Amino acid sequence: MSTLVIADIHLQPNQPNHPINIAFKRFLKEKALNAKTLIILGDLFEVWLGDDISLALFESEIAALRQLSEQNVEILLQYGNRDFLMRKSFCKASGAKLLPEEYEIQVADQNIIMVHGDQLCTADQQYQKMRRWFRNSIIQWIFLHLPKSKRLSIGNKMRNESKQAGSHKSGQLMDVTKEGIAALVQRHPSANILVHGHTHKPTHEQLQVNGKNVQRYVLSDWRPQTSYLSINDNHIQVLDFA
Ligand SMILES: [Mn+2]
Repeated sequence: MSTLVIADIHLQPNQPNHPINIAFKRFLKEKALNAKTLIILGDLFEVWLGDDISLALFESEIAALRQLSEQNVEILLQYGNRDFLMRKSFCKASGAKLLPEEYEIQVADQNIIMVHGDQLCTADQQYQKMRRWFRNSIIQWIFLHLPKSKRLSIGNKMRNESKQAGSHKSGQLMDVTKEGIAALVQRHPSANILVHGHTHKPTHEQLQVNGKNVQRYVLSDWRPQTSYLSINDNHIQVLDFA
């Protein structure tokens, strides 16, 4: 039985027939159904404005997750930089369990550390400052208590602004840094494999981090390459879901 890992699907709200939303639902039925565990490393949803709004906007995708969890596939999910306001109602409706920001698992003799990846982009200080602000529990509480119409308009505004910010920031500024990776690996001394998403630059490489060999896998965002990671007893593979 395998563990499958995906990230950055960016499901589109209120668009059950969007090609990405359809591909995701097919992936659950055709691939994840045969797995023991499905791990989603953040940004499954394009945006999440609170369970009271977004559960209805992703109704068919939540139902598909629920169906999978009812077939005894464990669903584990990390927050991304666009979807970090899922709460108990989301977990209840989908059957998914929320993971900590840094999730370490051991498979055979490998220690794998998994993160969304935005916390590794330490060169972009403006972004990191904003991230700390949005992850503050008081700020989140206030946001979640705003009227629905207000949250929907803030969500639209943020999406437009992040598109614009992304278009004039350099690719390097928005990528992970050596320092970010080194600090993470230092916090997880036994980890020898790092898996993350966020940058939408799929790769598999060998790194020297703090004098030790670390393999780094970056997951794709399914645009267009629909790859995922499959972890078995003792081997890790990047597979493509066409
Ligand atoms: Mn992201």
